Amino acid sequence: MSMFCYQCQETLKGTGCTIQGVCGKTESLAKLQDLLIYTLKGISSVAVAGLNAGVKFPGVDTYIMDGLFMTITNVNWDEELFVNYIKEGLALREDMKKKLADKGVSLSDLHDAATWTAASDAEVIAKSNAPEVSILATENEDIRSLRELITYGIKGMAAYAYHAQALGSVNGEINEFIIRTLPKTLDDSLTADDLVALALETGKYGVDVMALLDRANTSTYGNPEITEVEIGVRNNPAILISGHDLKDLEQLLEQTKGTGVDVYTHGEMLPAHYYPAFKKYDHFVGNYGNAWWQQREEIASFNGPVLFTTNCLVPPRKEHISRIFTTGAVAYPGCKHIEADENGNKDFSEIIELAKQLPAPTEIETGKIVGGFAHEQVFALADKVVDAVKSGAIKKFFVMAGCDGRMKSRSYYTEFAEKLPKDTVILTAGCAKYRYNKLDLGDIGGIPRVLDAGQCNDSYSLALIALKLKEVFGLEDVNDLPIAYNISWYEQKAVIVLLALLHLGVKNIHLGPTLPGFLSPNVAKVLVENFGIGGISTVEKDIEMFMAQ
Ligand code: SF4
Ligand code: SF3
Repeated sequence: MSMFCYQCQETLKGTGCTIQGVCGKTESLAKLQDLLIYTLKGISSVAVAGLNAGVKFPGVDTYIMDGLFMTITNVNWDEELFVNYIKEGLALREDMKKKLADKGVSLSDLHDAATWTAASDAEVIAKSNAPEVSILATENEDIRSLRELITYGIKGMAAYAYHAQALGSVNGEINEFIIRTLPKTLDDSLTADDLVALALETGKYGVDVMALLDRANTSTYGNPEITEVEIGVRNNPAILISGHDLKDLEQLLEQTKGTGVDVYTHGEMLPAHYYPAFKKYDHFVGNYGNAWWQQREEIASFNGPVLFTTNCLVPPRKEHISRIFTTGAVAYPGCKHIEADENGNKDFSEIIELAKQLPAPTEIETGKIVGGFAHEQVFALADKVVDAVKSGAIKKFFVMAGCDGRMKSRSYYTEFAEKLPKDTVILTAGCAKYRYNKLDLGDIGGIPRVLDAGQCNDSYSLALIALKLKEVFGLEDVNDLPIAYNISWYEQKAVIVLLALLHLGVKNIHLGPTLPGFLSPNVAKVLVENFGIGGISTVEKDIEMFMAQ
């Protein structure tokens, strides 16, 4: 049986990668990722029996969250690590069963996902090839579509919960929801209607997890404020840090203090510059480069070491492997992985020593970009914004949050931003911003026409801003606001952001550059009919359609 993966926007022909991933994932890696998800569902079903009987299993939440995160697109490429992680899970699961048996809790009707075993690496690999592990084991395409929609949403949720946990913030209800929901995606008694309801409930926890991470980030590092970020370089050796994990960044900045080594952000780490707590580091210079898919060229010209704290890590060029480091859920064979100690501390000294031996970054652009328009900063400007709307100076807001990607068709978003009427403002979050954050789109009475709230999880800020405007304007329905949603997606965090927006009652969201391949025609129809979800067409037609709304 060949691989089958359709979890990201790039999936082959919009239907599924079957021989190799467009992302570079091999068949064997794809199957191991499927087997890990299958195993996590089995472990969760045992954990649910424990939850129902009041038996707790410390460490299981974390094992499940980390495992989910590892299977997000462009996170973890290390097959050996997957084999070991799965074996660890099997041992954990058998311990859980023993503990339950000791307490007199009986486990009946367990699914194969909760009973399969492997005595060796070879047996793990053999199981990864078994048809029951594949996504295609669910024959009904609508049920499969809904099961995967929920599973991908949960992957995104787990990633956000992971970052919050790194800052000491845990919401037990979210973890419990994940554990109770995973086995439901194997439960044949659930109908399509049940699964639609579960997908919407997943969105509720999507809002909660983004709120959790927002509180963790802002209570630790302060509320983002308007910031100009340097995009040129200085002449010191430097480290590039990418991904979403602010705790990793904090530790790197502390450890590089006074070493003569500068730190630059890449991709989704750019919004770190907006947090007050990071402004005190003189060696925290600016942002280097663009969104994830341009990283190979940008790693080449950066010259120094690069630390990946989350996705997206694309398979690197051989000559760069020795200066690429990973941490957290990210890994790539041959790249040094930095583990945390039991207190969550990470030792980045090897990266710092390597940086000292390498040349300073080559400049690829100069200038500054502006961001930091998260909820508190926008609330501080609320009067100005409300006046601009009342006077007609701002006609419409366009939420253009989400992910960037390498597909040529994504030039749509640059053109869309350029061609939007001058009395509109773009609200953004996530790496989607790189398609237009360096354009000179001007401002409206001092309000920049692109307001960047932060990372993809900061789409939560955009939702809060919408809810605030609804309150200020005394509206009943968030859909009565002059806000249009033209969102670009790539990986599974975008799925949880989408489900969260649906939970908040946002309608008429347009998704591009293509609709998810995992939405079957019937499931897509449900989303169109109930939520007005749509795709994109041409820039001109879409602007006309949005402006007429
Ligand atoms: Fe294909 Fe995306 Fe899956 Fe990679 S993650 S194998 S590109 S669908
Ligand atoms: Fe980007 Fe990979 Fe999704 Fe967090 S970094 S938005 S794609």
